[in-house]
Amino acid sequence: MRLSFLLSLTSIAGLLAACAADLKPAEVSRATDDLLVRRFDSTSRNSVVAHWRFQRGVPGHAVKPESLILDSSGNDLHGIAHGSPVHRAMDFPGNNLALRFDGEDDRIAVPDHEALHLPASMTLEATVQVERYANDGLEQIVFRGDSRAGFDPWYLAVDAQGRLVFEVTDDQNETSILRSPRALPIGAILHVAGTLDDATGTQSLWINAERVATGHTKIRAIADLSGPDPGIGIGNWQIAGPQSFCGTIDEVRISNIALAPHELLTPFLRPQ
Ligand SMILES: [Ca+2]
Ligand SMILES: [Ca+2]
Repeated sequence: MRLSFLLSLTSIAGLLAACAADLKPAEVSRATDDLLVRRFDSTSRNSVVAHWRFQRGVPGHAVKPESLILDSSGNDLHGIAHGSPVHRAMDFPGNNLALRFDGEDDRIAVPDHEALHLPASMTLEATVQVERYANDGLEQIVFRGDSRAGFDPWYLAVDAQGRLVFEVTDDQNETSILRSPRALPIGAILHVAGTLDDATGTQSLWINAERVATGHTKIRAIADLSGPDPGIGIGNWQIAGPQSFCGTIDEVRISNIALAPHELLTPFLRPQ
């Protein structure tokens, strides 16, 4: 990634941080949702199985305890907020709200669903702003699993060195892991994605729609989870755990195909 591009992202982050002191209540309209839908008609919308946009709320205000976090994919995979993550202003076309997770107990839990099994191809993507690297292990962006050790079908996370991590695990608990070669810069707003293409076995990791790591694997994600508490976590495991993300997460979208780079939900690079 070019240094100038990183610097521009950092300045955007600075601007947003400055904006945070002057927040106005946001009314997110149906028109905004419609705009986003129109913009992304060119992607294979039928392949999107979940899309948590965090667009309902007021900047600077915490999500109310046990509030519903809407999935706009049409599959109604709505989540529940725990630990009071706080809405935060964003300034991208069709997207003006994100959620800030405190790195302690903030998380979103989504019940497991067949649409999230992803036994063949997948794309996991989100917009993130990392405030710190994991103290130990990982900070989860989006995760599927149950309460057994291991057997986590897929996740996208940040490790203790600040690297983006995309792991897929099969029903033998064999894993295929990709890590970004460099740390995600603290404070930069970045689009991150992991893709697995079933036809070719190509697994890739993307930052702002640039491929930063790739490999080939025969590993495919576990479909049915047999352990207790199966589900999806955003900002941590699917249950309370030690892998709490500290920073902002937005536009978490899951697809059951490997999206091409131009189909990713990259806020900066998408043609208007
Ligand atoms: Ca949003
Ligand atoms: Ca909290």
